[in-house]
Amino acid sequence: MSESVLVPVPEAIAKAALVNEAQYLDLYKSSIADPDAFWAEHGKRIDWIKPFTAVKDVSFDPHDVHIRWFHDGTLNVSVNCLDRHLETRGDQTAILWEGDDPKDDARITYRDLYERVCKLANAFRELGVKKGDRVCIYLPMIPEAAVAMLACARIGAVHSIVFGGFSPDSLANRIQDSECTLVITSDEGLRGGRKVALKKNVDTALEHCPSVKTVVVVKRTGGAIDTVEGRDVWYHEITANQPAECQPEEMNAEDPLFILYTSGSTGKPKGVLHTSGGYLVYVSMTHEYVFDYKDGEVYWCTADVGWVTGHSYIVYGPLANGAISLMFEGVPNYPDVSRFWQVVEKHKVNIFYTAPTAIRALMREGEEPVKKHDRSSLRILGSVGEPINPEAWTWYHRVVGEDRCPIVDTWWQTETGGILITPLPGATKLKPGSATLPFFGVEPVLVDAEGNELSGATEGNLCIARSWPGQMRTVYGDHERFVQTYFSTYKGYYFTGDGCRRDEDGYYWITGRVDDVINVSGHRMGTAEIESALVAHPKVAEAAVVGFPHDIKGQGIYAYVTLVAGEKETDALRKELVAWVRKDIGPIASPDIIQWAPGLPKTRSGKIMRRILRKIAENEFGALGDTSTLADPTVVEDLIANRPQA
Ligand code: 6R9
Repeated sequence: MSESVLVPVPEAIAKAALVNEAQYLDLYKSSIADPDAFWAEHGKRIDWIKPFTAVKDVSFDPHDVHIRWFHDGTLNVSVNCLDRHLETRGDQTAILWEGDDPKDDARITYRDLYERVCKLANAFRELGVKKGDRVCIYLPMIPEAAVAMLACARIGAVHSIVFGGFSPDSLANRIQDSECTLVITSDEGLRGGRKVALKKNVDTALEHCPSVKTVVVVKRTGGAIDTVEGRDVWYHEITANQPAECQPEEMNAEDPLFILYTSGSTGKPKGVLHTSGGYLVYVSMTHEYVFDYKDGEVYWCTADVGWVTGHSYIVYGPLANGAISLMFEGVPNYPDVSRFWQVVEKHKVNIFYTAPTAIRALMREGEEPVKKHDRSSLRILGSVGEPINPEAWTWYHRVVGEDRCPIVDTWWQTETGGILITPLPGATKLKPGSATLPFFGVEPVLVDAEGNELSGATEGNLCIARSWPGQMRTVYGDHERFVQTYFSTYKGYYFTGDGCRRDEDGYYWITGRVDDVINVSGHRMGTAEIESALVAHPKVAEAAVVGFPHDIKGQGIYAYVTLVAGEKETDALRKELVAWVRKDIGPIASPDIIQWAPGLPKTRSGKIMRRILRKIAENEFGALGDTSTLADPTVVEDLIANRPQA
C-alpha cells in the first residue's frame, strides 16, 4: 500500500537545495556513465597534499579482489577536518556537546578542537605511538572521543573504537585481533544518570592483552579507579604541557584510517578496514548532499561514535564540511522521554538524524512530550540502522516534523563507509518505508539465489555492481575472509547480506538481512556469536539463536537452548543464562526469550533447520514450509506446544 504513497518535495526545501530532481537525475546518469570523470571531479572536494592523478583501481573478481581510490594522492584527514577551517571558521562551533545531565553542555570551536587534537597527537607520539600503530578507543560520548579519533588520524595511527556497551571479553577480543598498543578510556561513563565502569572493564580486558603498553584515562566522573603503575596515565596530565600545534603525517590515500569491528553471519566479529582518501571524499560528500547541509546549520546525529554512523556522520563527514556537529552523551528517555525535543529546542537543531528504534519507543509515549517543545528550527529528518516501518515513518514525519521536513531514510552499512541508498531532500519524492534511490555512483543490483540479475519491479538479494570511494578495503588481517564474505556468493558483485524489493518507480525497499545476522535496535548481532556464548555455559549442550519481530527493537533475540542431560529447566537458570550472555558479549546481546528445547529440528545430516526455528519464534506455525527432511518431526511439535509467550 505504502508503495503508492508519494510525499512531494516541499517547495521551500527544493528551492534552496543543493540539487533538485532534474539535477539529481543528470548527475546520477553522468556518475554512472563516466565514473572516473565524476569522481575525479568530486575527489577535489577535500584538500590533498599531493593531488591524485589516478582515480581508481578496482577488481571484484574473487581471485583478485582489490579496491583502491585516488591511490597516488596524499593527504591528512585531521588537516581536512581542522586546519583547513581555521582561517574561515576558527571561532565557529565544531562540536556542540550536550551532556547526559541537561545542565551540562559545551561549545568547542574549530580552533579549540584543533588545539586539543594537536596536544593529544603530540602526547601520543611521546608515548611511542607511530604511523600504522593501532589505538583502541573505549570512551563515552564526550568530546575527547572525537579528539582521540582525529589525533590518531593526525599521526597516522589507526583507531579501533569499541562501543562502551561491550563487555571486557568483547573488548579484549577486539584489542587482540588488531594488536593495539594503546587504549584510551575514561574513569567512568555516564548514561541516563547511571555510571558505566569503563576503566574497570579495560583493566579486566587487559589481563589478556599483552600488546597494550599504555592506557590513557580521561577524567569524566571523578569516580575511584585502580591505577597500574607504568601503564596508566591521565589524559589531562599528558596533554597539559604539549604544544598546540602538531606536524601532520603525510598519508597515502590508501593508508588505513580506522578499523571497526562488526558482526557477520559466522565466526567472530570482523575488523572492517577503511582507508583515508576515498573514505573522506565519500563521507563528506554524502553528508553535504544527503542532509542538504548549509553553512552554520546545527546538525545532530544521535548515534554513538562506537558505531559506523558516529564515525562517518558525527565526526569525519560533518567536520570535513566545517559543520556544527552536535554530540549527545545521554539517552532519549533521560531525564524524561522529551529529551530529544528539549535538546532540539535548546540548540535550535536544523537537521536531526536518528534510528527507527528510538522513533518507535518515543511514539509509544504519545505526542505531548514532542509537542511541548519548539521544533520550528528543524528542516531535515533522517533515519538509519534498520528498516523504518511506515507507521513509525508517518509519525516521525507528522508529529516530529510537522509535515514540513523531508525524512532521509539512509541505507548503508559499516562496510560501505557511507550512505548508498537514500533520498536527497530537495530532489526525491518520498515513500514511507523506502530508502528510495541510489546515491551518485552507486549501482544497486538485485539478484536471485543463483546470482542472476533481476530487472524491473522485483525482489532479491541486494548487491552493488561497482565500487564507490567509501567502500571497505579488507577485513583486517584476513583478506581471504573479506573475499569469501562479500565477493564469492555472487560473482562480480559486492553482496550486502540484505534482501530488497524494487517497485515500479525503481524505488528500493530494504526487507532486512537474508543471512544469520539480526538487527536489534539497529545493532548488528551475529546469531553465531550469541550461540557460542550460550554453549560456553557448563549446563548448556546446544543452542540456536534467531531473530523475531519486536515492537520497539525491530528484532528481538530468541534463543533455543538444549541443556546437558540431567540439568533442570528452571526460571533461575533462564535468568542466569541471560546474565551470562550479557557478561560475555554485552547488554545489547541479552536474549529476550529463551525456550528450552529438549531437541532442535535437524536434517538427517545433522544441520539445524533455522528456517523452522524462525517461524516458531515468529509465532507462524502454519507456515513452517517443507519439513520432510526433518530427522525427527516430533521435535517441532514439542517446540510449538511449549513456545513461551513474551
Ligand atoms: C549504518 C549501519 C548495517 C545493516 C544493513 C541493513 C540495516 C541500515 C538501513 C537498514 C533498512 C535502512 N540497515 N540502514 N535497513 N533501512 N535505512 O546501520 O551499519 O551497523 O553495519 O548495519 O543495517 O540490514 O545491512 P551497520
